[in-house]
Amino acid sequence: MASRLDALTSWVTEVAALTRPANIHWCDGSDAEYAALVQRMLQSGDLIELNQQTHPGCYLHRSDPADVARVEHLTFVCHPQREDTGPNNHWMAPDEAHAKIDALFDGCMAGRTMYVVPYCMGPVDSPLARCGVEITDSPYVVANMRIMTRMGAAALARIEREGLLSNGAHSNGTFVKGLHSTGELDPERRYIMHFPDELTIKSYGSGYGGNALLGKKCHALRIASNQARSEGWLAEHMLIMGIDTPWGETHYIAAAFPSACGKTNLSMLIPPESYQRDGWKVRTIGDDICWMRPGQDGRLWAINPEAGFFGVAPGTSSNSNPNALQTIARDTIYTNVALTADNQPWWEGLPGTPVIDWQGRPYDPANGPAAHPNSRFTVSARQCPTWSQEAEAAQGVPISAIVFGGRRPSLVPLVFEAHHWSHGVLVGAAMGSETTAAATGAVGVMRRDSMAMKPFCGYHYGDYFAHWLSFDRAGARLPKVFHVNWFRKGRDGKFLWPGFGDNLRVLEWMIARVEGRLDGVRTPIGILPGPAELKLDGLDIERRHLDELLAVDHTGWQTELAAIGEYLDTCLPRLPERLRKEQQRVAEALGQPRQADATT
Ligand code: SAT
Ligand code: MN
Repeated sequence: MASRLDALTSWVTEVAALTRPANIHWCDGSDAEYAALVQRMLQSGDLIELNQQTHPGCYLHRSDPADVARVEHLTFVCHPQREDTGPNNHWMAPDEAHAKIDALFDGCMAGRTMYVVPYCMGPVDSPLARCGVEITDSPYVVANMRIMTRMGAAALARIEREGLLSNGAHSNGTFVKGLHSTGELDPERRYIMHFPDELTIKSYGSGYGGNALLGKKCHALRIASNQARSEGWLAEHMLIMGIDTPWGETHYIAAAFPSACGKTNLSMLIPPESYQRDGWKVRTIGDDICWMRPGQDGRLWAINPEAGFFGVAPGTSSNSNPNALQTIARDTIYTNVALTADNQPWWEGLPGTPVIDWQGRPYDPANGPAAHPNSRFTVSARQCPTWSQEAEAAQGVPISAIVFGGRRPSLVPLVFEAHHWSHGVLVGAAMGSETTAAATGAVGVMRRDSMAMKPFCGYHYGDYFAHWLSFDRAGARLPKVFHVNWFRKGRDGKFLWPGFGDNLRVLEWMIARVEGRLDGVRTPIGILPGPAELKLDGLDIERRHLDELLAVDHTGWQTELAAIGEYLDTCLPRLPERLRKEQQRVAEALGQPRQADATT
């Protein structure tokens, strides 16, 4: 009989011949293996031990200062046909891309250990889950993959099972092959390449999260979005949260926001006190990625393919997210944060004083923030006080509502509901947000980021919108679609909405809409909360601010719809006609007299 795991072993042999490592280590995912990796990295300086009294099991990793974020301009999606990649991605012909990056991999692991990291995205027994193997020469990547995925023996066993055809012969396997090397961290010699047709990822020259933890954005979004399209499901950049109501229902919500716009905070929100007293509870399923597919009952059922959080540290505080702070008090890898005098991790927003900055220099405000704005923590989701056992459910959780949102300082109201599914797809497609430090480049520039997938959708956005529209079919019981904007600012430049725990007030309105208990107010852009439909007791907010948050500025929206129309044109000729019609429908409705305005 052919040897075990044919496709995998021959690929590992091939990669070893190319990269020429000193050793090969097959990861089993055990505690002992993790402990040994940590020891090794402490010796090499890849990790620095943090204060073990205050932060047991916590370590700091400092990146190369030129390697601290995703590099979208060096990220390629290599479909055989350029058109399939779309205006939303960079493209290179697969042959050219392989040749270019293989030349960099040639001999790059000499003298180093090559780790073979089998992993499963999603609960190992879930039919919605998918496996991959990452080969890397970075022990930091291995340690992070162990936290972020189901890594090791169980994943390998599933890969073996799936590689066996029912007649006992071996297939080529269905796992995603990811090859990664930190290389020499030269930004000029850095590529993140995706080959969806070959279920292959190659990443060279970066050790940073989204570029190097290949299970995350590379597999679970760019490759998986292609698989999802051909198999009839969705791979999305969404958190998943459960909300227990006082009347005994649990509603699951999936919400898409661009990187560093508060997905982690929302997914582990702490209800305002009065809500807690009434019995509201939040459960965390995931904070970044959601895979969902229609179940037999017509609803969308979702899993979080990840097992951990790779969260943004700055802004995480006892005000904004006490649950996250509690989660990361132990067994956490910190990346690019600052240090206090007694060796505790520190970032802007925390009490205490930084003494050493993220680059290891004595802290000097003249050098900028003490912690890098995109500094991160990696931690097992199970450590979160609000973590839900349902995150392990093989069938996933049923989704009641899909929420889109971004950083929009003006125009976009606090919340509105799409009129129906195709309008919801338009709302998602039209999403815009100010850019953040999660990717290299200017920060605070408004860009369209459809479904928060601009950097992550692994095929043409026009085809992607058509795929979204295709879920509206006989027998479907689709979630309601909403848009939120926690980031609306007043004339004084201050946020109008308090955000964080108080966002539950908005979620409660959505749940009431889902359950058919509130009417809302129909406007051309969507359905907004009617007067008194948002519960505001215990909240200190000025009436005029609330009015501003819930007003529809017709003239502003007419301009916005024209801009959305121009943006949709970038997807021609693959823009679905139905989406164009939706945009025209809303634009025309806005052209009508102003009595449809929502005023509260
Ligand atoms: O860098 S990651 O992609 O892992 C995090 C993010 O940008 O969302
Ligand atoms: Mn993300």
